[in-house]
Amino acid sequence: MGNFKLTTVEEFEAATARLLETGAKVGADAWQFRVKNQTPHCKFGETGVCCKICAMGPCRITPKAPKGICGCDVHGIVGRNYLKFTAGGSATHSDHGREICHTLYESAADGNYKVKDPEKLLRIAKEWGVETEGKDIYDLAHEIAEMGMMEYGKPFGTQRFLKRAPKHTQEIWEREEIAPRAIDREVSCSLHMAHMGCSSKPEALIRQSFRAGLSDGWGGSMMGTEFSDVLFGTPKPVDTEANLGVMEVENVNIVVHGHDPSLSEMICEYADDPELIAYAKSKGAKGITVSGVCCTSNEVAMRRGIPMAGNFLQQENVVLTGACEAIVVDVQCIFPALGPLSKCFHTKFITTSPIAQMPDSEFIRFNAHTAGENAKAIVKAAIDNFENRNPDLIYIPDMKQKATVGYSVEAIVKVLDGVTNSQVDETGTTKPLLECITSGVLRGAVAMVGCNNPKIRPDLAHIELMKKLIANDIVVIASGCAAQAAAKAGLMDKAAKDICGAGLKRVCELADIPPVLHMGSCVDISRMMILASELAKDSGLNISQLPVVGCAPEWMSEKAVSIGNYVVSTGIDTFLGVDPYVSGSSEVAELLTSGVREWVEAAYTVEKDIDKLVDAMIDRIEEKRAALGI
Ligand code: BF8
Repeated sequence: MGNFKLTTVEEFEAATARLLETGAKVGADAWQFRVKNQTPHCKFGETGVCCKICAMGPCRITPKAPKGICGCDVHGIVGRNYLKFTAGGSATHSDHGREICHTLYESAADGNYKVKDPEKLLRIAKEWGVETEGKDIYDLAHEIAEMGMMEYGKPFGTQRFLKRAPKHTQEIWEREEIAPRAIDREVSCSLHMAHMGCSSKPEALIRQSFRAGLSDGWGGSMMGTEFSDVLFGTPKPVDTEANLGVMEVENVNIVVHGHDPSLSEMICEYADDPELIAYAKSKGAKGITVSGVCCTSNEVAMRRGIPMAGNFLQQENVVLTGACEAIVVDVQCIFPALGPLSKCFHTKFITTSPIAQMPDSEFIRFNAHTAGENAKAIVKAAIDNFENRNPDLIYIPDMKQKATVGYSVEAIVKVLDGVTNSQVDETGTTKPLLECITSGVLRGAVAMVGCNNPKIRPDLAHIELMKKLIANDIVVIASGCAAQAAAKAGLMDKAAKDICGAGLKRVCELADIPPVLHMGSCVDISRMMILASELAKDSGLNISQLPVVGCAPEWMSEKAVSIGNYVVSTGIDTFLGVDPYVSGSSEVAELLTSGVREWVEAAYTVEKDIDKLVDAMIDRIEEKRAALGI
């Protein structure tokens, strides 16, 4: 074993504590304090039994008051709340996907946005039955982008990408009436069903939750991922680093945060511009460092190797370093706290999207036509801010780990070709991966996804679960803030093979991969659906038979519930470490954890004890292997 050492959660916490000391000097607030003010949480809200969908209430269900004023029981209330929660997530992911469709529509040979992966565009065009022969690539891009936008509002039919799923899965979706129609329709229909005086039957509400989730995963998110690849390139393995130590004290530090790569890609372009680097030097800096937080960080890490400063609950920490010249945000998962916090430091908090406008921010409206000049203005503003640092407040924790990221489905298929003794598979199938699984060299795979949540000691669940899984020869694919937790700990360093079981270690050595594979941002969980589908097709099995499960141990957002719904609906058992506000209804909880298995061959498990959670996943994987006789 070499010198490889994981960074521990205790070390993360010590760094945060030191940063909070800086914050105390300037009177900064932080989520750690706000959590205390909000604890204990409202039990009615936490169990999902509070109804506020009309103005006769709010109604709260108790043993003494078992019905709302309209007569709705607890199961209807919890089910409606769950559906509305899902609709929020589906709308959010899908609207991100729609923005990417618009960016693709604006692409031009001499424009701000170009087509970087024309092969992928051609592949999608063929898949969608579009004639490509003799067409200019940008004409084709605009045609496909418009077709993509139509997926949001078309009056008839279901999502085009559903055909990527195995036949059996498509039949389940049809049979259960959960095949998603137009994306906007599923979101609207969900809000309609959850309106006062509509559905109160748990089965109907959960079924629509699944349909709305599927419209995200196999609709909006999948378009977000695919068209981002067309515009910015399909990820392939690239080396980078993770944790706050990626910020550089001598450089102008720009932190990108949010989800839509249209902004962060452009910031990265201009941060590399020799003219702006020279300008930074003229202001006393050695250069410009762009790093990221949350999923936009995953996007630019996957495609450019831009370092990841941290995940969701670390967003305030980047400002607390006193060395962040600008935190530039687009949409989603951005704490409004960043405005007041930035005011305690020299940091510029720059919002860019009409969708995410916040007090105490500087708003630089970003759009595809003016993207270049907007990005240049933002980078310049950050450089100009370098001289405003207060040297007494600067402390960047000396903490970072190496990571190899960029594992799109295409990249995974390619690297795993090297693992089996058979000849390299020229057809690019998942067969080498299947061979590893059927032979038992790998026991299975876990898709580890989702956020941080102060209800769970940040990153602990992600890291402890991943450590135990890889020690048991279970490969982990990760996305979102779970992936960043892995990278910060060192689990995406190829040297982490030393803490794997013998089988996974061998695979890591032969394929030259880390044991935890970064598949991207949360919209990129659509990549995981494609991988599962390819594994099923190549093996002749149903997705639900594969020794593969999903897990979101620290999730917090509506998007995560939408994701969970489409992962389960795709036939993949999903393990949660936080309850989705359904414990107040035995019927809804029973449906989600058991009843839906009859519909989609998979269900949720909710388990807050992380030791039990990981054991339950390993048991499920072994059960699936035993059922297959492998
Ligand atoms: O979409 S994992 S905290 S950053 S919601 Fe947000 Fe959760 Fe992070 Fe990305 Ni996903």
